[in-house]
Amino acid sequence: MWERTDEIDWSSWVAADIATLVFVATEGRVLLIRKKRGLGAGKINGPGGRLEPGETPQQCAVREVQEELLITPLELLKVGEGRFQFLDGYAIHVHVFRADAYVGEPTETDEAIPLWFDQAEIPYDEMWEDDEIWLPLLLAGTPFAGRFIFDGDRMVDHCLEVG
Ligand code: 8OG
Repeated sequence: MWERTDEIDWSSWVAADIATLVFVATEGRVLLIRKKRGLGAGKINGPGGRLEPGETPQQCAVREVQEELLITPLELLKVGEGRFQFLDGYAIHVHVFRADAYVGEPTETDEAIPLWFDQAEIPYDEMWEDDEIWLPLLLAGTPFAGRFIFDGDRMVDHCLEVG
């Protein structure tokens, strides 16, 4: 089994799912969720989810935020992406967006509880282990591409291209 990202041939790597994450960031704060179900249930994350057939990542990003928080994100900018290989064989490719505005009132749904945080007080200890590596880049608008190996919840190895 893989222990290092350079043991994987990323040029032929194929993800079972393509997904999105959206971080709404305004006035020094960021809108996160307590995720109620799906991959990473119980963790704090950005809203997002898997692409439906025929959807672009941008369309998926908007739909997922609408479904999970009943708001519409505006001024979406794709800043980065992550390729995640799990040791059980599952693989997911995640496109990460920042939204600088939104319309509506963030509202709890079956999938998520909305939570605002000061950008200096992001609760990384309740988030996926890799987020601390790239979320500051996302918030700064610095492009990034990460490759990660996970054993369940535990990050085994990663590499990150920045800029
Ligand atoms: O459909 P579902 O909500 O289960 O889709 C999985 C979501 O989890 C999707 O929005 C992408 C996101 N996700 C991962 N891995 C990681 C990760 O390491 N960090 C963060 N922040 N989100 C992740 O699949």
